[in-house]
Amino acid sequence: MDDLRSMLEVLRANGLVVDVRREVSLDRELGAVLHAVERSGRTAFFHNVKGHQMPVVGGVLASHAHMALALDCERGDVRGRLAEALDNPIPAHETSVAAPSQEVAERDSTVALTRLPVPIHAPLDAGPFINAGVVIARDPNSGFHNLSFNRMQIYDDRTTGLNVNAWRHIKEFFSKSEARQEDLPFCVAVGVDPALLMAAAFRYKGDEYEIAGGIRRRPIEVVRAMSCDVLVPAHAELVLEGKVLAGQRRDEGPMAEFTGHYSGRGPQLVAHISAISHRRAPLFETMAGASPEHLILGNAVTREGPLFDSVRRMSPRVSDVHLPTYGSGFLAVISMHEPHAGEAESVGIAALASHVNVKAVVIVDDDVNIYDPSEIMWALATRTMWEKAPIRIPGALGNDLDPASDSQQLQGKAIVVAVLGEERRKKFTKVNYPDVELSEYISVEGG
Ligand SMILES: Cc1cc2nc3c(=O)[nH]c(=O)nc-3n(C[C@H](O)[C@H](O)[C@H](O)COP(=O)(O)O)c2cc1C
Ligand SMILES: [Mn+2]
Repeated sequence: MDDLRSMLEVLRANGLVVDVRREVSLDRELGAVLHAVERSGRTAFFHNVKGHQMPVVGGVLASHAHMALALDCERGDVRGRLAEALDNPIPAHETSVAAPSQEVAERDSTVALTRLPVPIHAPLDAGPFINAGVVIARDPNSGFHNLSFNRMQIYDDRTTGLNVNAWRHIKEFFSKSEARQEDLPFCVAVGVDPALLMAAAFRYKGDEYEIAGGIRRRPIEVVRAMSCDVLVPAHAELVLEGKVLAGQRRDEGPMAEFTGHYSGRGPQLVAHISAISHRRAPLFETMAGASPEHLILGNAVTREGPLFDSVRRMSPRVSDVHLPTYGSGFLAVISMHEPHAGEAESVGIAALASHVNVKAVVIVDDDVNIYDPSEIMWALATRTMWEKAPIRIPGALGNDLDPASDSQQLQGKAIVVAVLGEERRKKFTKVNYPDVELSEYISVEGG
């Protein structure tokens, strides 16, 4: 697998692609359909986008099952594979042959962002946003490439916003350029090998193509951009080239955020796009804000590993951890095998310590499937001693976008222990019926 197309083939072979052939409008209709497809655990392929030739693909990493297919591993091995990639980075390889991502070139006056099928995803989004683009910029000091997600609101054919939080690497690079009153050259790869999507989610000290290479277990093929000194993926569907403009800010947003609420509107960086290269018949990849894919990339990919390490240091009886997409990264669910008295509570503390965003921790026995929300609710309903739960920590630091945080970013944190414990374990056994293949029991004649 080295591109979006090969990923789509794998997803298709596993029955995970929904082909939407009916015409859809980019104006909030495609986003609604994509949301419904993702909620069904699948990827959407829009063949017929109103006013456009280019198909649109969304929800490429819509679930942990998609992640496992992208990594060619079992679902339970995803966390280990990503940890292995970080420990074994592999530098990119600059290809000397013609790159598919540069089959067709458009420059200056032929560049027209409004000709790209960029959706207005959620009902209250301020406009069309490029969300699934991997933003590529170089550290002016080290020359290392940084990969990140920065949503880009389309303002006109050659102008976009670039949403950059205060602590981002690209913010550091831009601040250095802006201090010299210089623009920052950058590129955006749209429609890429999902290894690049995963790599873009990480914060890493070196060249971030190395993480993508580590994930893929071989070098990522890159090629020099047409108009600037930036290496771009050779197998992208489409690459935008341009500059982040020194001295310019423009109001951007709102857009659907990972908290499941809309972001505000405020001044953000502005970019000028001066060239676009693409394949002969490119696919446009998109990602809806507040979607499962947004949450998986933002939370699961980068945070389930550190969460697991943190709680496992506290107890060897931790079986598994999960940051479910429906918890916006604020909820951690942990399963344990026969925890000793007080051990689940300690594990809860370790989970809260793994990332500032973790706010609520639920600990269950490992006869509970932590990937099934109804099983977690069942454990909460039947096993929690509510006279002792939740254990609360008032006034700790949380995420500033969390509606539960106050103006100083303070919020309460809570640990809920929903395990049977040593005494009750002797008395109560979970009812488990064996799995059957139902089709083998339903005759064709009988219906
Ligand atoms: C789908 C998705 C969208 C994101 N959108 C933005 C964004 O608009 N602005 C931003 O500053 N960070 C955004 N992020 C977070 C960063 O891209 C991400 O954490 C990345 O690792 C930042 O890289 P850096 O810390 O190496 O600069 C987004 C993350 C994901 C997964
Ligand atoms: Mn970085």
